[in-house]
Amino acid sequence: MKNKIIKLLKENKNNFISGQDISNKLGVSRTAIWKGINQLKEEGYEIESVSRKGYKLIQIPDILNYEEIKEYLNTKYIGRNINYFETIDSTNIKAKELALQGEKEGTVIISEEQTLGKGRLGRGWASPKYKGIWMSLILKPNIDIMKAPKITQIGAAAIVKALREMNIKSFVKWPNDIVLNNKKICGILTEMSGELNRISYVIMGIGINVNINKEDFSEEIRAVATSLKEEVGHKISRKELVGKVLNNFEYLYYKFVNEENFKETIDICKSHSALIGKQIKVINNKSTKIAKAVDLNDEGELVVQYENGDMEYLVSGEVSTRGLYGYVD
Ligand code: BTX
Repeated sequence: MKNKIIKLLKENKNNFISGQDISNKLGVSRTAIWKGINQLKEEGYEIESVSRKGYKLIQIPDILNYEEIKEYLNTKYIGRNINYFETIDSTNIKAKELALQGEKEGTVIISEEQTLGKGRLGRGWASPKYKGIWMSLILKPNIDIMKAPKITQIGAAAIVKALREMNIKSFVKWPNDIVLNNKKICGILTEMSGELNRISYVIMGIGINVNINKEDFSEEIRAVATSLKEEVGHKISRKELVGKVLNNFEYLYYKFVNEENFKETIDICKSHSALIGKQIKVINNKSTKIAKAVDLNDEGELVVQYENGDMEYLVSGEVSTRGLYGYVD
């Protein structure tokens, strides 16, 4: 109901619309309208109510519910169902819960803050309120389980492409970070559940530092992290960015799942690579070796060459890589 009310108020922005008119148009009682208006006010919509005149929308809050995001969306199914929270432990945890209950592909969980945001390998992810994009996509691709890691790269490609559309050139630090001026502005956490050769679901969690101030980060995180606002010098529209990320993601994901076309994703990741041509450290649980990142092949594997000339093809998840200079993971 409140979504229908806000739609009407937006159509009449700057004008009053009477409670009776709303009630006639939506076919519900004036009490129901009154309740809806109160809910909207609680969410941060500034609505003026004047007796005998009705309601007028004064200001739209900077929030990431479906109503606000949908004007930027041109997807068929990704993000058409958004579960919106003001606060949550982790959107990935919620997404998993919902996926297990049979939630359909394309559903997105977004929260204004996370109290237990998750990074990889048990690490944390700082997710301050109203300042970033903290969201998880529920995916149920009918693909070979071995191909699942490619979804992280589709996510990364969608993000750098979306930022490009907003005139920001960022780089993919293979496999799951996006960096700007050598500091992390975004991390992707892809989690999967399946058995033998069947994927039951993939959760792709995306965290983007949008309007975070330097001081909002702890000292430790500040050393490796930054935000779009800090780098470009002004606030960025979170809803527009969510819309653009989901639009680009659906396009690339559809190609991958339905046409086995992964090339566009790789081309984007390659042309926005933070690693190719650079010296990196390849770290796995046994050793740390210096190598040169040479290429990203058609499978999305990072091709590296060690100092002794040996080549290796790294699959995401196998190892982690660190830039030698400036940026430390
Ligand atoms: P990661 O393990 O590569 O990065 C985690 C590391 O990054 C931390 O140990 C810390 O040093 C640093 N860090 C923590 N918070 C931030 C931040 N806001 N910006 C930059 N660096 C940070 C990357 O893991 C994957 C992160 C995914 C986050 C999303 S948010 C929505 C979804 N829900 C959820 O719980 N996680 C994902």
